[in-house]
Amino acid sequence: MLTAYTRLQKILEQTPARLQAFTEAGATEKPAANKWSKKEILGHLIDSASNNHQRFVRMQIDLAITLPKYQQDEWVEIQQWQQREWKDIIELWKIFNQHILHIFGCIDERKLWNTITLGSATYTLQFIVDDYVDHMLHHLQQIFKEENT
Ligand code: NI
Repeated sequence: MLTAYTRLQKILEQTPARLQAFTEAGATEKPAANKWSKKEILGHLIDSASNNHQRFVRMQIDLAITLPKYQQDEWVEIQQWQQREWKDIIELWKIFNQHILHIFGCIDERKLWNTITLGSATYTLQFIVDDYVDHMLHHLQQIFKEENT
């Protein structure tokens, strides 16, 4: 079993209720003009799910692939996450990640050394899987950081 599987499973058990505790106004508020709101951060995590879903599947079909990196700021800006309801963003994030958890459970471990080249760097599937969960935790911490202040 991948460590990433149990880490993501725990996140999916614990996080949706905590996200739902924020109000629509609280989720939409931008801490500064150039900073993402909670809606935009969770939207960014959906963009991460969508881009990494491609990697998780394609890297099990071919030994070595190349894909473009995604321009994260442009992805967030173009999709105007601020106009979506908070509960719908949470639901999409949750459902998409439940499917990614399922994929993690099905990964053929012999394929974990298959590689992807993104820009000038090359990574294994094992790295991409672990990094996906690290990146998610980083942004969830950002969402919850002012919770107790
Ligand atoms: Ni990020």
